[in-house]
Amino acid sequence: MLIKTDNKGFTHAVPSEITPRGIYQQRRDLIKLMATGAAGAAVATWAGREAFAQAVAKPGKLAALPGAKSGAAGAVTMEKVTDYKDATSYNNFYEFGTDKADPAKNAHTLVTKPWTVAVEGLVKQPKTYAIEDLIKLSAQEERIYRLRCVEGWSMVIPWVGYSLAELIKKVEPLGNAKYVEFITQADPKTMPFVGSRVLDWPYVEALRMDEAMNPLTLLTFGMYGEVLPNQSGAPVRLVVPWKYGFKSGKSIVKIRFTDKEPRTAWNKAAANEYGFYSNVNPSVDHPRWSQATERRIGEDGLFAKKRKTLMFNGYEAQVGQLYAGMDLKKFY
Ligand SMILES: Nc1nc2c(c(=O)[nH]1)N[C@H]1C(S)=C(S)[C@@H](COP(=O)(O)O)O[C@H]1N2
Ligand SMILES: [Mo]
Repeated sequence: MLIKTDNKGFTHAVPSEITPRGIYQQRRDLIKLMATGAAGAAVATWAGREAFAQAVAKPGKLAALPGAKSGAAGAVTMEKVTDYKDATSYNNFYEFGTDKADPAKNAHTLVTKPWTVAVEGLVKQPKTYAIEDLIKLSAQEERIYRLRCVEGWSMVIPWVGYSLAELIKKVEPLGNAKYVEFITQADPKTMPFVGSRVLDWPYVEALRMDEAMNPLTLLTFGMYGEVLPNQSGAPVRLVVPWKYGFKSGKSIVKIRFTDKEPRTAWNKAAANEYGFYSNVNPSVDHPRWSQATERRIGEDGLFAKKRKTLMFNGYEAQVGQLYAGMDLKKFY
């Protein structure tokens, strides 16, 4: 650290040398990663690693939607960003089929214009937003988050959006609003598997109010500097990076504030397997498989040694306090 002595004889760290909180947190995250071996072979310098994680090439396929690099703690990981091609060709979006390749193949039929998102329920300012207005409601930020699917794979994606909290503050929830429900599009004409009996459509997800207000919860309109491709949940989805991927509902059409814990799509399908909370937790197994390890899409081959899954997907410092005193085996 550079030290400067001013004319009053005090010594200061040069401002640019003071570690901002976000960076400090990233370092702690990396140290934790290294301790678990999850950081893999990447041992470049800090500066190098940061530049690496931030240098996200725009795929140049869809309309640009750049976001200012976010200073939010936890918004950057030091890991390699998943290739756009991998992130957009291995997906879960059951409205377009249950195979990982189906959404990329089939989601071209999704109609994303016009699109509205209705905010309703226990709020002072209910409103139906045109997607164009919702995008403009707050400044777009780019945040590099891990997404960990309950099935044991993960990706690292530069998402573009803003904290859901920004919208929540605008619509002013009433005092009795305890949960936020996310209802997604279910149109059998444009979504070929809506009508199949795998899930009870529409796909619904929900968060407790404090989870929804946590700055990490991202209302997401883009990825890799462009608007979301259909298979990734265009034109608006949620990203809740400390929870299993299925909590991040795609192609949202309604956001409803409620006083009761909503039933969610996967919870309705198999309550003993998919709880309301679904926080990433390596020590709470799925009834049919371990959750202790994961495979990074595009990097870890089928026979590669699996990576250790991190508590709250590595975001424990940011969200651990939300669950203080809760038995996470009971509230899985
Ligand atoms: N509407 C809807 N949203 C959804 C799903 C879905 O089937 N339908 N799948 C979920 C699951 S299981 C995961 S892992 C993530 C995957 O997001 P990705 O395909 O962008 O990686 O989306 C989630 N959101
Ligand atoms: Mo998932």
